[in-house]
Amino acid sequence: MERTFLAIKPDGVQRGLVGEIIRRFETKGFTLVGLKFMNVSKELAEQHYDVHRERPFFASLVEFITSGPVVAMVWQGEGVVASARKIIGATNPLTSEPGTIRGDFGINIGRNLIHGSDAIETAQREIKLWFKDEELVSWTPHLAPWLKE
Ligand code: YYY
Ligand code: MG
Repeated sequence: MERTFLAIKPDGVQRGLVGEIIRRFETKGFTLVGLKFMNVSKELAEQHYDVHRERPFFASLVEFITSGPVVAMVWQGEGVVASARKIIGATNPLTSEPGTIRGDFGINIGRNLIHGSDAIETAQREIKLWFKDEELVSWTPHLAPWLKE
C-alpha cells in the first residue's frame, strides 16, 4: 500500500496547528502508520533536503527545520503521495489555493508549515531516513469498508 512522509515544520508546531493539520489527513480517510515528535539534527535536515544542497536557501532551510520540534509522520492509502501534496498546497503559501494547509495558514515560503514527499520514490527514501521499520505500525482501520468499495 502506498505511503508518504509528512512533517509538520517548527512553525506549524509553534503556532498550535498540529491538531488542525493532522485532522485534514485523518478525515480525508488516510491511515496513520507512524508518528513522532522530535528535534531534527543538522545531519538529518541536510540529508532530508539533499536535493536542495546547491540552492541559495539551503542554509536557512536547514536552520529553520532544526529550530524547534517537528511532528514526523507516515500516512498510508491509495494515492496518498499526490493527494497529500494537494491537501498541503503549493510551495509558496501566497499562491497556494485557499482550502489547502499552506493556503489557509501561511504567507511566507520560508514558513510553509508542512513537508510532504513529492513522489512515491521520494517517499520511500524519506520514510527510511526518518523512521526505523519497528516504528511503523501496520494495522487495519475498522473504517476501511466505509472508505473503499
Ligand atoms: O516540496 P516543497 O516543500 O513544496 O518545496 P521544495 O521545492 O521541495 O522546497 C523545499 C522547501 O524549501 C520549501 O518547502 C520551502 C523552502 N524554499 C524556500 O525557502 N525558498 C524557495 N525559493 C524554495 C523553497
Ligand atoms: Mg520538496
